[in-house]
Amino acid sequence: DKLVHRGDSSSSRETTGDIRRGMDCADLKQAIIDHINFTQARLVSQATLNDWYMAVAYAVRDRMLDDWHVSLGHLRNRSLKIVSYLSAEFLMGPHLGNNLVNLGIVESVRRAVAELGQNLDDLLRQEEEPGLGNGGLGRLAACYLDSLATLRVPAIGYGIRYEFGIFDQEIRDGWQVEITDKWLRMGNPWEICRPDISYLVKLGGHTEQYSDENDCLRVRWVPGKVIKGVAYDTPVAGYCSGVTDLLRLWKSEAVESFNFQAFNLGDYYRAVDEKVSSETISKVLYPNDEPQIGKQLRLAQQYFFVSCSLQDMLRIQRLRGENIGDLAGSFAVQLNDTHPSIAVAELMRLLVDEQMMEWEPAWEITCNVMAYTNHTLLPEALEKWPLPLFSAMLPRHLEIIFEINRRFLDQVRSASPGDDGLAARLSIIDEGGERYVRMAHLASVGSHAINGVAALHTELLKETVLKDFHDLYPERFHNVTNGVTPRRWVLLSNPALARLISGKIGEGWVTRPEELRALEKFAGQPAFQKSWRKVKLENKSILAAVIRERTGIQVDPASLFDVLVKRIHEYKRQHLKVLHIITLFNRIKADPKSEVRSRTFIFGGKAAPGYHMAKLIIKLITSVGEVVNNDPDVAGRLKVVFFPDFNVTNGQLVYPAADLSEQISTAGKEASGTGNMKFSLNGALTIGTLDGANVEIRQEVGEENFFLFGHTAAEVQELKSRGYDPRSWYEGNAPLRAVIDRIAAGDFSPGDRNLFQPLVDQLLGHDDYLLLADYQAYMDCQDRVDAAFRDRDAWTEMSILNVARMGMFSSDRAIREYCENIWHAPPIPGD
Ligand code: B1H
Repeated sequence: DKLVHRGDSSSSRETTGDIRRGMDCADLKQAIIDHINFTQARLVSQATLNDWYMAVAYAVRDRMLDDWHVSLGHLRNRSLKIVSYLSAEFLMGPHLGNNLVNLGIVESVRRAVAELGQNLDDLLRQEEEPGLGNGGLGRLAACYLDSLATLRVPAIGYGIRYEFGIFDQEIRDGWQVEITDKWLRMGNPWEICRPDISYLVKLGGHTEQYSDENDCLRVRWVPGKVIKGVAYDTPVAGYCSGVTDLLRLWKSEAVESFNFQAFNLGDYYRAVDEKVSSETISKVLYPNDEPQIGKQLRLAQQYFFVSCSLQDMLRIQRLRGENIGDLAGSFAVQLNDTHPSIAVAELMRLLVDEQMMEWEPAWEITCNVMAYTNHTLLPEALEKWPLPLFSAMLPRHLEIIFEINRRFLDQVRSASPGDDGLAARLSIIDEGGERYVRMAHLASVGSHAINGVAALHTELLKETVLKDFHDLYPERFHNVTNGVTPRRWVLLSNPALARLISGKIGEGWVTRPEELRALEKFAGQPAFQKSWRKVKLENKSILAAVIRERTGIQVDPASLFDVLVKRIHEYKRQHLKVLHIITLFNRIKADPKSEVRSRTFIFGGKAAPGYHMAKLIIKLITSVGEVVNNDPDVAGRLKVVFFPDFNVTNGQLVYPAADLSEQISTAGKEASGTGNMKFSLNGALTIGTLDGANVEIRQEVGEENFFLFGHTAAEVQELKSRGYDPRSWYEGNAPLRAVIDRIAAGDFSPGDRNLFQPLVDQLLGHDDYLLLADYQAYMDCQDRVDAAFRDRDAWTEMSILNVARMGMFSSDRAIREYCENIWHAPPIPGD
């Protein structure tokens, strides 16, 4: 019977019907038309562009299912460990293009679509990206899922199915305006709702003690409210690996029976209220990258997705026919920053209160299962929850945390008797004033491994934020330098470069990027350099056209494309770049004939809606652009562009078109950065400080191929401890003074001359991020960039060498390190 599951004739494995697996052009065309007709319920003649996109997406998804079923089957294979990546954010980016690349069917689908009278690129542009993340942290989780599937490691990414992701950014009158991201408006063909996979999550209420049948004292949590989490599954295909892993996101819903109580009392509105408040939990992503906001709903979100995920793991453990006591043999749970760190207390609660386990074995399991990644040292980003807020929502967890802390501090005190300062510093509870739960401490106490995300960051972590933990548990600490997937970030976003590279050295580099080294021997070859430049110029022309369309600004693809794209933050120093632009502007105004090389400055990035200084920096960029772009003396030599709504989709357009990558954070502040890697992999040269992964990128590509400037992290510390005085740097530097004075005088804000005063006051009064101290070094370095760009061949050679030596920044390398050193998770044996 063709309509029910059919055994593949060659094996006994259960598969889907093979009419939906065909990869040749005729099969694909039929599949697409069927989805237009039967899924979209449209006649082909009536189909909209979106119908075509949806139909192609469904046809591609159908072709992922066989591998997916096999991979999901491996979740029950007791000899395989499952990596459970817990993250409040997964910034996946558009799925269609990536799935075509990873399944190896770009060209066949392109042809099928063309034969149906459509253009694949138009359809790709139709997809609204799932923006379920803020920036680097969420995008890292997405790159890691790609690598896990590519390396054939069984994995589940657990997170939240936000109804609204990161806001869409519009620029009006030079200011950022936030627009709600209604990404589900047209439906999401990639997800599969699993109403049968759902869990109850308790909130609020109180706890009670009771005696169990063995007369043991136990605790029961009587919640004030119960909500339900429903699984939404998205397949994540590896690159030509045959493995398709799982992204499982939880949507919050009301529990039906609860509605009925109110309903039966005749209170229909209260019944509906319940639905609204329950659904609020997964409604929207908090758009605050780094600084924590301490909102109750945010804690509810964290607990909600962690509880669903852990309950799901316990269900899978039972499906595997294994004991809950052997959980650590089946799962490695990675905590992506402290956002899911309530998992430590929740797993203890599930084991002790619900599985009736004793404390000690439960604690051993918890520590063996959990591992924690730290992503930031910024004090304002370290999560801590006021005790009253915490206990109101999670009363049982607070008791458990107190017990964890009591046992932990007993150990600390017996190891270092008399050192009360040490115990206070290590305590999970911050008792200095208002009391807080310190989530990084909870994560560190409850994990067998703790890691930073770049070599420098891990060292600073061990010396500062987690120093006492490092002294106590040095063996727990690891470094795993971040990486990015070369599939999305080169193959998909820069197909011309990928073709050029593969034409020279074959395609192995996509999974073995150390093979890129073979490009070194062509780096000086004129013909290869010429093709290399041609690719870059084409990418720049494509970006120039989009810039024209979105901002009205005309830029010259022959000029140096100098790009700074990332979230807007004072520590990332977008305004240092502005000081550079104004410096060049001043040189021209002082002498219109002075030689200033042609440059296009491209900025992009979102500001947290409540971060006023960041929003003012956007306004400064656009205002300086207004003046510079239209100044007759500048005569088009400098163009300043703020590219609106920087996201994954736009990143795919921007990275391949950059000549110069700006990585100019104050040393010691950027944990790693991953944009730095995407640029360099696409042939941009970097101007940067010794911060985050810049340090290692420079080491790999060679210092002669990297533009370094600025104070080191140690020098920054030293400057600050001596009492940093920004005003003296201002007064001692005439060009810098001229730049700041121009901003302060209102030259870029004619309607409101005081508009940028808060920015000027910050720089002259505090300058927390040492812009003024790094200003001159940055200008000098930029002059070296100009000189280098003048020598086209030498620049091209450096560009090629950058790409050739970036292999270690593949997320595959990072995932291999996690698998070997932290998770002890082997791949699924080969086909
Ligand atoms: C990073 C965050 C972050 N570090 C809180 N910390 C958030 C913190 O919504 N929140 O509350 C969201 C994000 N994000 C970034 O992680 C670092 O700044 C980058 O340097 C690093 O490359 C990236 C990935 O490790």
